[in-house]
Amino acid sequence: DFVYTAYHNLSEIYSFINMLVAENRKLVSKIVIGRSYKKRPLNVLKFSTGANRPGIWIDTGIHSREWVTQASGTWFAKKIVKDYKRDPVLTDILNNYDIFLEIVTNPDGFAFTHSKNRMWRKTRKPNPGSKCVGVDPNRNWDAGFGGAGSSGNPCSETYRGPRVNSESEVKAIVDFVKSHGKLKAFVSIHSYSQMLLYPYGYKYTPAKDNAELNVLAKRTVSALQSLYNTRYRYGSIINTIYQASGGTIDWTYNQGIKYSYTFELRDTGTYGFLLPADQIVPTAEETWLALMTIMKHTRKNP
Ligand code: 0X9
Ligand code: ZN
Repeated sequence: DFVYTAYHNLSEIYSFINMLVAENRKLVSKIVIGRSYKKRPLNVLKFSTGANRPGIWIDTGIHSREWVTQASGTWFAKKIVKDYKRDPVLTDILNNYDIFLEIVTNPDGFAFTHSKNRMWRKTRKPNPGSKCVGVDPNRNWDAGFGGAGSSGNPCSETYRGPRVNSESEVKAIVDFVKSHGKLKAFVSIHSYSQMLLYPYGYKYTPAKDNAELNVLAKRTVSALQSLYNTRYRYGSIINTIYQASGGTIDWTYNQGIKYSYTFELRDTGTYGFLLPADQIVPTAEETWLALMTIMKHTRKNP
């Protein structure tokens, strides 16, 4: 049985995904949306109880060193199969929406954090003409690409890449979002800082839905806090964390996915990316309350 109180490597998480599908065929399937630079599958879990439903997307681990996010992703997957037909609110959501969950969004980086460098953040694609490897997959999207809050230097941790969607890990999600055509919420999960963020990151102009996104963020962080009193800040990316261009949720928001949010999970810097494993389950539990708040709101206000 899978242990949620420890961190797992890539092959363990891929086995977990296959087991979860094998044990819950009526609810869960695995979609391979593409391949990483090193040809690893980009696996997405699809939780679905009917055809042609609108969708809710959740990704974890686009930055490979943010280990509590992939660990929380496995916990969310198990929580969904346990709660379907038991928790009436989740059951209602799943009777009307599909949920898509990409747990290891940057598998090459994640493998590298286990084998060579625990603090690796970017992809693992070589940069021609540079000795530095990798692109920041949260600067590679077509939303203010190349602007302030990203770097043109391949050796930077925020290197945007040679062009929009140059990273296959990003392009796979872009193609999926466009071909699906009716995602209603998109939640991209990072760590650390304890923040709930919404567009924009590349510009100061408030999002058209700023007021609604702000009210929902306030309710969402209060649901999160209700469990273990973990305090979150919330607001637009540029006003709350810093300017960041070419980010995931700015692109998804501009595609028309109104409920586009980014989480920065625990903690605020005591352990940072090296969050002790005994905090995995509490982090996942409190974050689940937050996700349920966003999904419930999406269900009621599509
Ligand atoms: O800098 C980032 O990419 C994010 N922080 S992290 O420490 N996880 O790297 C914040 C970026 C805000 N999100 C988006 N621009 N989508
Ligand atoms: Zn991150």
